[in-house]
Amino acid sequence: MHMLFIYYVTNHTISACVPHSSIIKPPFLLSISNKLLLSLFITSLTLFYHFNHKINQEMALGRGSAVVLSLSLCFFLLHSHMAHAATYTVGGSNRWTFNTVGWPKGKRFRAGDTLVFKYSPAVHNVVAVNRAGYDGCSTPKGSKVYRSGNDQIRLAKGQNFFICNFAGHCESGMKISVNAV
Ligand SMILES: [Cu+2]
Repeated sequence: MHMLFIYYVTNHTISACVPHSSIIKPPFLLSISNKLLLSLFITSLTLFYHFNHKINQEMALGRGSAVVLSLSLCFFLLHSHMAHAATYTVGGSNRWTFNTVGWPKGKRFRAGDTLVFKYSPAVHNVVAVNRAGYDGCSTPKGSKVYRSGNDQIRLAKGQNFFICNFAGHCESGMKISVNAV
């Protein structure tokens, strides 16, 4: 009985906490937002707990631990979801090209997020530079050069600078400065 209940709790907690987990989320719940589902779930658990507490204190203890278990699981899942690193295509639909300099504006990046630079390697590249390289459109000695046309670069904590070092491109706004917190 208790095992069944814990199974139920676990399944529903995961459904409520993990977005798009359609595998374990019953189809009739798919249209309900996860936040709403989560609050409904917690409310019903609380009611369930109080109801059972009145009838059978011993059983209620078991359910109490199930509630605690589900809540801990929920916070863990929510936390791991929020901590999950994001992936950005630099320049959006324009991809990595001239005048991309303003693309990072208004976006919030985190250390560990991935920037994907998409471009034709015949006409562009990506060079990870320092602030001086970014400001002066120069390539400091030892700078890492990417030239695959589909470069995935993980952001380090702090300021990250990238330019295209084909002649004149950086000067035409083919450069970005990204702050990762
Ligand atoms: Cu270029």
